[in-house]
Amino acid sequence: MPARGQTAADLAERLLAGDKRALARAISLVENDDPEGWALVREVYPRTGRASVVGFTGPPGVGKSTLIGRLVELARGREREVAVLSIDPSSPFTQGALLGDRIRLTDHFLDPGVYIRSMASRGSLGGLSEATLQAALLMDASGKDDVFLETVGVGQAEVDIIDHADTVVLVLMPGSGDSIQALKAGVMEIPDVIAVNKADHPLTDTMVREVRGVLSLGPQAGWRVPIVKTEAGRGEGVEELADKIAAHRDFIDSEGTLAERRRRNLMNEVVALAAGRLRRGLEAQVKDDPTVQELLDEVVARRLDPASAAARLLEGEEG
Ligand SMILES: Nc1nc2c(ncn2[C@@H]2O[C@H](COP(=O)(O)OP(=O)(O)OP(=O)(O)O)[C@@H](O)[C@H]2O)c(=O)[nH]1
Ligand SMILES: [Mg+2]
Repeated sequence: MPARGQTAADLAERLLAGDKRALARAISLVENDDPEGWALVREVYPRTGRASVVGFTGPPGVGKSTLIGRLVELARGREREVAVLSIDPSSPFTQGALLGDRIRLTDHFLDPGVYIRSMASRGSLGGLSEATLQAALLMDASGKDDVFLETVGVGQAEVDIIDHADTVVLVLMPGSGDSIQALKAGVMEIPDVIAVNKADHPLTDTMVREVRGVLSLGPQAGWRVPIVKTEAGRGEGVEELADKIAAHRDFIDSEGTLAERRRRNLMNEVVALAAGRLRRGLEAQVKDDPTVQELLDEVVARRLDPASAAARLLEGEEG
């Protein structure tokens, strides 16, 4: 359909020019698993890789959104354009609620240099983490200097978008004992920067000591993970946090690990996408193909073991 192609090219052009509405439209296409969305990402992909991508993770309610709101203010003061992608696997939330009620982000929503979006798993066939990665790429392509990703989670997060960040910030607050345990047990990967937020809490220094204790068990060479005390509610420590994030990026840039990190992340992405496609293909086959049903009958009747059945399934796939 030429008319449709025309629209797609037009959308790509407006997106690359930094048009906020084009970005919103593009992300919706990706979120709805519309082939046009994937085509758009294909087209603009060569123009990505310029943004600094920072992931924020940590237990619910520690103040990630408030902190991000403050960092957005700071970035705007430095004339940087920002996009925020908040990933909530369970509940989509409205713009108003996105960054909590303490900070009025009305200004940011009206600011053409800021784009804020939340995504939930609902509706994205390719899986939430694929859709969010595509969304982050679109934000990058639209010329944002900073892309901030927010995910809730400790340990085995459902969403691994955080792996695509150049810098990962773990946000904790006094009393985040579970996270300390997760770090200690190696369930949670050591982040690049740790923010202990709600520093107005009397147990802040205890928390900082505990975090330092855990970090001292880890590798001592290379980047030393800084611990920054913040009070996002009042904007305290936010500038220091921004500096540490920038310092980390400079560090990995100069060490050559940024390129390495991105290569590893993209490799994982390619494998994940291919695996997802294979999986969906196989699942469709299992549902519709009578010979596969027969194969399953054999497994159920204990005449064929699951591993041999899987091997035959794959032979069928290739043949
Ligand atoms: N006392 C205190 N409260 C804070 C501070 N920063 C944020 N809060 C409050 O903590 C609550 C949670 O903040 P959010 O920014 O929504 O936390 P979040 O980590 O994004 O929460 P989820 O996205 O639901 O996981 C809000 O009521 C904030 O106003 C702080 O520095 N001190
Ligand atoms: Mg939040």
